[in-house]
Order: sequence, then structure tokens, then C-alpha cells
Amino acid sequence: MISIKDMSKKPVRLTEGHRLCAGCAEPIVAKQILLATDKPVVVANATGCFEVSTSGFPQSAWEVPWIHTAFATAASTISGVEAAYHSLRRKGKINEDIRFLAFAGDGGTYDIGFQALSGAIERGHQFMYVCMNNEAYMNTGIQRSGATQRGASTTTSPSGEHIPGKREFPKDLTKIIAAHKLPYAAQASPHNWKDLISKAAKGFEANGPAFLNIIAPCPRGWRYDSADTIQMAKLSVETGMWPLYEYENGKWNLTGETKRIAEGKMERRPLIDWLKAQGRFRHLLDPANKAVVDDIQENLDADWDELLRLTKL
Ligand SMILES: Cc1ncc(C[n+]2csc(CCOP(=O)(O)OP(=O)(O)O)c2C)c(N)n1
Ligand code: SF4
Ligand SMILES: [Mg+2]
Repeated sequence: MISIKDMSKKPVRLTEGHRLCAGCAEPIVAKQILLATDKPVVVANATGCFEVSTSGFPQSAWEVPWIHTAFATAASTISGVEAAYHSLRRKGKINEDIRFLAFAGDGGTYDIGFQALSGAIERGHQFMYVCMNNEAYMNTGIQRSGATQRGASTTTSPSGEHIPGKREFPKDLTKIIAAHKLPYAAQASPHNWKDLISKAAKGFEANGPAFLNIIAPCPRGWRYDSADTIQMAKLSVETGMWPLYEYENGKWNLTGETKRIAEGKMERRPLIDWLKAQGRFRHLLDPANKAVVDDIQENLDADWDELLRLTKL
């Protein structure tokens, strides 16, 4: 693993001066990803907070070739670029060893971009797809997505007299992607940068498509103080809400804190610690909504057991 000192000497590929909110996890995630390879990189970026806020014309925070794509098309855009690259290489018109990277939010991945992503993985393109999962459509005003946790109050699942926040559980996208039997898929969190960067390095060098699903806390949508983003990411992992694991050539491995919890070296914290740290779950602290909290914890416990079973196979 490269040292922090050596990392600090690497060229900056995403500059300061973008317009993401203070405390936004998205540029932190992107910088960690971009540190994981020294090869030239081409980026495709589906619309969302990260795309909009790093590329307000006529300015750009990008120091690498970067393509804005429509909300649904990050994977199809980057797979087209990768196919063109291989064609040019075959013709001897390009010799560089280039890496292809797509960034999209959870809305652009779990929901509208899912078809393009599934197709690109099935076709076996050589690219890494990074989902910045802040659990809602943040850029358009905090609407619920297929990644939003049950009970979260969003502008399309507002808690009140009719519903106690979102009624459905999030879909387990990382496992859905792993079901494509691709070379590499993983979940990561920016608080554990060593784990994230080593997973990104594996993804960049995978022999085929790679997928990283990264928890990316959003102070606006999750309703917490913008100084607490890294703490919030850590809490997501320590409660088991966002387990760190990888699916590598058919094998499941736990990593980071999740591995330590599974080995009995640290305690898994109760999910209520994560819920009560965020304003979007404030209504769940009302004793009238205790059944919802219990339901979320039970669902998490079942997912946890299933993950342990997979990693022991
Ligand atoms: C086809 C289409 N529908 C809707 C939109 C409007 N839109 C732009 S960004 C966005 C939300 C993005 O959410 P997500 O992918 O989770 O990224 P985030 O902003 O949360 O990082 C939406 C709905 C669009 N650009 N294109
Ligand atoms: S709304 Fe959330 S995801 Fe969007 S820039 Fe602000 S902190 Fe980041
Ligand atoms: Mg989002």
C-alpha cells in the first residue's frame, strides 16, 4: 500500500474550487478513487450532484478527459469509449494503457442507469463503475431512490401522519451486480481510505468490469452537521448498515471493520446509533415508530448473517 506522503505527491486529477457542498462525501470518494491508479484515466459521469458541481461551464474541476453523460447512461458511455479505444489500439493508432471509469449517484445506478450498467457488465467491457451512494436523488431535492433506507424522510417519502418515512427497504445492488459474475465488485466507505483505495486499485486492474458501491454521506439530505461526514461514514460501517466486503473472482471476503466485527475483535454497534445521528430519521425516535426501527434492525441482522454465510462458503 502506498504511503500518504507518496500519495500527496501524485498529480491532482480533481481540483479544489468545485461547487459541491461543504462536507459532501462525493469529492472525497472521487479523490480516493483517482489516487488508486497512475495510468491515464478517462471518466464518464452521469448527471447528479457530483457531475453538475464539478463542471459548471465554462469551468471544470477535472484534470483528466471527462465526459458528461445523461442520467441513465454512464455505463453505456464508458463502454462505448472503451470499445473505441480497443479498436484504435488494434489499428495501431493508440498505444497508451488507459483505464476507463464511470461515476454515478445511487439514483443513476440503482434506478435509471441499472439497465445500461447490467448490459455493460454482461458484455464484459474493461471499466470500473463507481456508485456514490448517498441514498437519495440529492441534486434534485432529496427524493427517495432504490437505495434509500427504510424509514428515511425524503421529499417523496415525507414522514408525517400518513407514513413514517420511506416504506420499502433498499435493494441490495452490490449482490445484484455480483450475480453478473463479474471479476470484481465491492462495497467501501471513505472513512477507511486504505480499504477504499486498495479496492479501487483492484478494480482498475481487474480483467473485465469492476463495480464499487461506496457509501457517500450527504449532510443536506441526511441532516447532520457538515463536519461529521467521515464520522457518519464510519458509523454506517460500525453498525453493519454498510458492510465492507468484496466479491473477487467468485469469492466473498469481508474487509476493514466488518471483518474485525465478524472475527469478534470489535462490537457491531446498534443501528439506532446511526439513525439518531441523522435528522432524516428523527421521527423514528418517537416511541410510536419503534416497530419501524425494530424492523430495520431485524432486516439488517438477517442481511449480516447472510453475508457471513457467503464469506464462509
Ligand atoms: C432522464 C432524467 N431524469 C431526471 C433528471 C433530473 N436529475 C438530474 S440529477 C438527478 C438526481 C441524481 O441523483 P443521484 O444519481 O442519486 O445523484 P446525487 O445527486 O444524489 O449525487 C435527477 C433526478 C435528468 N437529468 N434526466
Ligand atoms: S446535496 Fe449532498 S450530495 Fe449534493 S453536493 Fe450537497 S452534500 Fe453533496
Ligand atoms: Mg444520490
